[in-house]
Amino acid sequence: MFGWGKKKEIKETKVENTNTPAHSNQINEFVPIAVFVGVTNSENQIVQAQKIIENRAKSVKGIAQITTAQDGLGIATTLLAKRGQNFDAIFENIHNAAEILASELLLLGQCFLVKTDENGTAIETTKIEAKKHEPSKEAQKGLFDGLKRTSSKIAGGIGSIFTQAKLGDDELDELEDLLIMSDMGVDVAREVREQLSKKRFDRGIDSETIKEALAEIIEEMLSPYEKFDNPWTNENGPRLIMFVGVNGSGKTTTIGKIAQNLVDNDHEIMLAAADTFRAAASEQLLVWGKRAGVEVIAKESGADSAGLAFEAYQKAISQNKDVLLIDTAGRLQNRTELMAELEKVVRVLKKIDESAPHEVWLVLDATVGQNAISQAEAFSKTAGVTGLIMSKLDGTAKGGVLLSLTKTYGLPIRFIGVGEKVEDLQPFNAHNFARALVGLEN
Ligand SMILES: Nc1nc2c(ncn2[C@@H]2O[C@H](COP(=O)(O)OP(=O)(O)OP(=O)(O)O)[C@@H](O)[C@H]2O)c(=O)[nH]1
Ligand SMILES: [Mg+2]
Repeated sequence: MFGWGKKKEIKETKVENTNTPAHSNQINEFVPIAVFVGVTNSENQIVQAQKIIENRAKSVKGIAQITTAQDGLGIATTLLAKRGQNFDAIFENIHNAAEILASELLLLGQCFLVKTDENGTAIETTKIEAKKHEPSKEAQKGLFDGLKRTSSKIAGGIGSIFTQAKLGDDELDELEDLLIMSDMGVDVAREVREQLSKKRFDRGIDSETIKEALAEIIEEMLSPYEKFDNPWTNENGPRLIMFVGVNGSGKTTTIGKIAQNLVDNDHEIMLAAADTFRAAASEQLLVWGKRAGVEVIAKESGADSAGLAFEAYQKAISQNKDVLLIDTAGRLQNRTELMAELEKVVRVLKKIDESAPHEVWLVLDATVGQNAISQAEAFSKTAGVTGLIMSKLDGTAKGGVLLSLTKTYGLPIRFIGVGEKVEDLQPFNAHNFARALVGLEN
């Protein structure tokens, strides 16, 4: 899971000087500081750590040495190749690196900032403790309440299926039907059923133990789609994030909520109202922009949306913004001419930076259930969707659609929306979502 980035959330504690060799021979030039990350030797976790570090290497200009606690060997020496301009910059950036790594590698182990001498011997070690980006209690409550419609259906159903402490074919059949009704999709429902049938229930079977088991299964299915990175930074220039989706799916509202959260976390951002179809569309975004205190680039309705996006991007670059959020007009996935227009927006942005847009987030309205699947397909083809946002999970009993969607498209889920207020948009967290979905409070 990722958070809102930037704002300092790191607590540091000095620990005793150690003589741990930091294996810094490969960073002779800039030896004094190294980030030393202890991870377990689980293959999977190391691979994950490597990925995070490689991603980071682009935005972190300093030099970090990442080693496992066990053998002291580098797990991601690629980062060593990246060099900062001068010592101060390195110090700052390493700190940055440590912060970022600490918050993201917390799951993997401990994170230390190790100061070394020229020989690579550690002279001072600082333990970095990152706050995990756990949603606040209120946010979790909000998620639980937001998913009430789906969860009460599932939880209620479970309650009436498991009246006897028995998990036989009849009960499994009924449960599978229940999951299909929550729009989990036939395949996923069958998979859940199979996994449940293999579980051992040492403490007996009742609706609570079944819910716990279901939450575990669902969490495991969804956790690959919880993204372990920070989407708010870019190597050069602003991070450009474009929002696409069908009419009324929640794009503008989602941008407004994200904008407010980014501003609250010290990001410099700009918004672009590239939905030039309706005058009301720009106005809606202008209201959110005003509330968050950020500039919104907008034009009269009927203006060329690709042109507007292009201008906004140039402006965001010249003003050194961190993030540019681009709103686009809603379009049905089967309207070819409108989909072509979206392609044009992407093409035009690429004239400025070949890698733009850096993210394309498809906003899906959860109440449409399985139709979300064909939307994901069409928008992926046209606009190269990199992540999903599911809005309006509070207004439907079909929250299970997230499972069939991820299974079919394998795209990460960035956020979920469980209401209209700013705090109702939450970074996706598989654990909390799975529990709330089956009606278990955290
Ligand atoms: N209950 C609830 N309502 C939401 C959520 N997200 C958006 N909405 C509402 O859904 C409606 C449509 O949202 P917009 O943000 O205007 O949708 P859009 O995708 O920008 O729509 P177009 O620009 O017309 O394509 C608004 O009334 C929002 O307040 C959510 O998570 N929960
Ligand atoms: Mg809109």
